[in-house]
Amino acid sequence: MSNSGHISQIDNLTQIRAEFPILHQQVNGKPLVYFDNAASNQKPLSVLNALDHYYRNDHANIHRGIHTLAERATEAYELSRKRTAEFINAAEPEEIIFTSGTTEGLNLVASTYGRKLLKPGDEVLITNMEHHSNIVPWQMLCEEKDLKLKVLPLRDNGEVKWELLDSMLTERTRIVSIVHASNSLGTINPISELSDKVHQAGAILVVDGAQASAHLEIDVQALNCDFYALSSHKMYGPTGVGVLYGKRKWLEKMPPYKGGGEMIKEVTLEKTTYSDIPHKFEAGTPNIADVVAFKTAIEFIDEIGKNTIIQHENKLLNHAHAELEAIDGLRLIGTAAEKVGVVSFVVDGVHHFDLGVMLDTKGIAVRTGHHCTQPLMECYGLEGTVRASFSVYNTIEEVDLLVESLDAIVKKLRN
Ligand code: C6P
Repeated sequence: MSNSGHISQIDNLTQIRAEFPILHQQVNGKPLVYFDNAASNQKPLSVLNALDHYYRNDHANIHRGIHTLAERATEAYELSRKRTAEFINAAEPEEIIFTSGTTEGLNLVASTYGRKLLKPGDEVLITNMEHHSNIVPWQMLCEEKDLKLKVLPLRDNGEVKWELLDSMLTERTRIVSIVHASNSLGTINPISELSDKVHQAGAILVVDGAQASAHLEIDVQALNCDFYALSSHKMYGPTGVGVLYGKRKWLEKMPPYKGGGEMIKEVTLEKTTYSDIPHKFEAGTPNIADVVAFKTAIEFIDEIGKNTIIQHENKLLNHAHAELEAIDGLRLIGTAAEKVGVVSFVVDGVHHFDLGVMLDTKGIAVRTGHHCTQPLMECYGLEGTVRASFSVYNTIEEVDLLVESLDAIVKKLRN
């Protein structure tokens, strides 16, 4: 995208769609409709160009060389850290750790904060809508340290029963880890309203921001969370890059995550001293090019503006809900009052996998299955759902096509 600021509101989607070369293709003889954005969304030209420009002009290893390319690459990498800090309103760039994705960010917290600071009998509290990335690391920690994992249940509409929070928080609760927006239901959790209670109980608040960071305004200071994890590839950025935000006071107390080059001050054969934050947590050569291009992805989002994106995706969501509900036998899974643009559904008598395959023959890409939220599926008594998830380049016409196609498929399968 050019830096002209020409897209202040989404009244000309053609202009935005022109930034995404991948969207302009036929799949199975039909124009591609890409509704698998919650799994990974597509990349604008500006991000593709940033990657190309970096490798053609600036690539070298970072934080080590004194030659010009090493300095340029280091500067670009650190500029991305600074821009990320601004994007989520972290107090300082040192609170931004680059990871490979949300999964690694959450594992980092469990393996360092969790291992060092939790004691047998302590409790970790999550909800029943968590992605496996926000369940399994805590289960592993609980097993290793003899902790208790507690789970907040859900209502039928896909909201957490927050009225139970007070009774589930105990003097042994040390970590509360919650998804900001659910990848399977779309539910937005009221993070900033929870943080006082969590802190008063003496626990920290960890947030899985994988599905929120491209779709909601993120201000980690206003949310008053202790850690916030996100993935670049769900934010128009490259795969293989994630961010873990952590409050300085915790990052300084935590031991390193991995040992190796770049995370040390001095190594002797007897003893190693570690770098200051954030480098203490970034051992080895990082994913430099993709981190550099992640900054361009952030600029893409900022240029359109989160408010504009939210409004547009809400329009798609509301339209999809209203139209899909009219299909005979279709049941929406996840109808919380506050949602991001994720629509999950099942259709009576038709397997979700068959629906996904048949939609693909019409050029429509959706995800089917449990979406790495098996405990959530279990609580609805389901094996899986069909999920359509939106990004800024999706159109109302595409939603209509999904609805018409589904209607036709369901009618055909029933006859
Ligand atoms: N959800 C989906 O299709 P990674 O893979 O580390 O970038 O993100 C993991 C992750 C963590 N939390 C939530 C809420 C997520 O949605 C995801 C990724 C994808 O829903 C792939 S399973």
